[in-house]
Amino acid sequence: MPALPRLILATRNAHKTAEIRAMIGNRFEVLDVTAFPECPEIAETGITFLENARLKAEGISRVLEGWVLSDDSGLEVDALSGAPGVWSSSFGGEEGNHARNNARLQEEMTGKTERGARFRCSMVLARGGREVMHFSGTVEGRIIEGPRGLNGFGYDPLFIPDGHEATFAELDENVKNTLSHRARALAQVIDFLERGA
Ligand code: ITT
Repeated sequence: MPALPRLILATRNAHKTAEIRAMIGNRFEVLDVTAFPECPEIAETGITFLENARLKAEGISRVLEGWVLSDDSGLEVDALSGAPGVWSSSFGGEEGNHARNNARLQEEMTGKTERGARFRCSMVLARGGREVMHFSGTVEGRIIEGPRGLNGFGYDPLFIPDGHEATFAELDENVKNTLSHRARALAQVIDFLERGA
């Protein structure tokens, strides 16, 4: 059987890798940058998801061969004027500390009646240091008052997607992977790659 083509994810977030790997199935061999110690840390200096996704994909594809895919994502909350947005991973004061991020979100939402929010995801496919194509996905929903559920990661315990009564952390991971912002962006990536980009 021929070897699967390789897709390298420009991420160090193991949860993103696990979700993307599950959604890609056996179409590609999916690795992330934790498998390549020579990869630089990419500073996320952009002010949009797309800018940061581009920085990560182009930066990693300068040092690794083949297709590189990045994911920059986050939560936009209407009552907080779109915060935490591109700063989602450090909202609680410490990069990647999901418990603190959720505690701050809960605190800021106390007493708010407007509960609308969405997750956004920008993905960039790059090769040889250059963007080849970008993609995006969004899922609308609402923020609940207290966390529920153990699946997923990040803000999942506080977010109920439209059309459901369970949070992303209560829904089966396969369900999240059919309707999430990441799933919607990735479906376009897969389509693009399968058309023989
Ligand atoms: P990389 O930059 O290495 O990919 P990161 O976690 O720092 O990893 P981002 O800068 O894109 O990635 O920040 C994403 C943050 O947005 C993440 O830490 C969560 O707080 C939130 N987030 C994104 N997707 C999410 C999801 O599916 N469920 C819950 N929270 C999510």
